Amino acid sequence: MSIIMNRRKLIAGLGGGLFVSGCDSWSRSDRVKAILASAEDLTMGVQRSIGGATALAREFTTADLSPEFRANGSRTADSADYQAMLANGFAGYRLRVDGLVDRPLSLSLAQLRHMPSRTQITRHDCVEGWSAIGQWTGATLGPLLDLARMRDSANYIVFHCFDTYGADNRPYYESIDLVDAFHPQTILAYDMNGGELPERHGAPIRARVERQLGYKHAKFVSRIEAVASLDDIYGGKGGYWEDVGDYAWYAGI
Ligand SMILES: Nc1nc2c(c(=O)[nH]1)N[C@H]1C(S)=C(S)[C@@H](COP(=O)(O)O)O[C@H]1N2
Ligand SMILES: [Mo]
Repeated sequence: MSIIMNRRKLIAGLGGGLFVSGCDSWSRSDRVKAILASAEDLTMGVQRSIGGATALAREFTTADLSPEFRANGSRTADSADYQAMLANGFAGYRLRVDGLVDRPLSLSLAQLRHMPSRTQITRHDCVEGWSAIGQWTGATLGPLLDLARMRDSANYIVFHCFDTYGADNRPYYESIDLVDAFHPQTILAYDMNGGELPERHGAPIRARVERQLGYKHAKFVSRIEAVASLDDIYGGKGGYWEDVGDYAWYAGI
């Protein structure tokens, strides 16, 4: 709710009223949709131009860590493949990096742990209205994409996950653009609060995309795919909740 309010304020503050003047023939809901759509673009544009493409999300200290960090959405992945890997300490896990790359990768957890990494203490904000501060360590995504020699034709990075969600068991997935993909705080986390990433928080690997809302932080990541367009990926809106719940694709905080 506050996000929508903030976006409205942003629009008002930036003369965004122009977007809705002179369209009296539109239905009210068309106008609301147009405002929200332009608000999403504005949020992205304003956040990126004021803060800069690499502005960091706020970081905290160990004294700020939340005593409880709630798990939300899937707490495990039901597939037999995932459960077998889990039972075996993820020895057989391989992260695939493919799509528009010249050198597809298949990385074990040991290999991922040898990649350039970052540790950060950040606040996770879920749209459902709760937040928690946690410490995350993981491989920075940018160097991994460089290693895979991502092609110039790539515009988005898709995170495929092991779990499905909802009554119709749709695969969970998420996507980000290249600004967020190469952002220094965008990591594939394998540790949380100093220990291995727990199952309920997305073991063995979950994305942290610190400048965006909780649903962008894909858990149980199985594969990273570089694509030119999101149109043909699952429902075409760039993420599980974008497809199912009409959530904004750019979920900047
Ligand atoms: N694969 C997968 N990733 C997911 C989800 C999910 O259900 N499946 N839920 C999302 C939502 S809405 C939130 S708030 C966070 C919750 O992360 P946590 O369980 O570590 O708190 O994961 C996000 N990533
Ligand atoms: Mo969430």
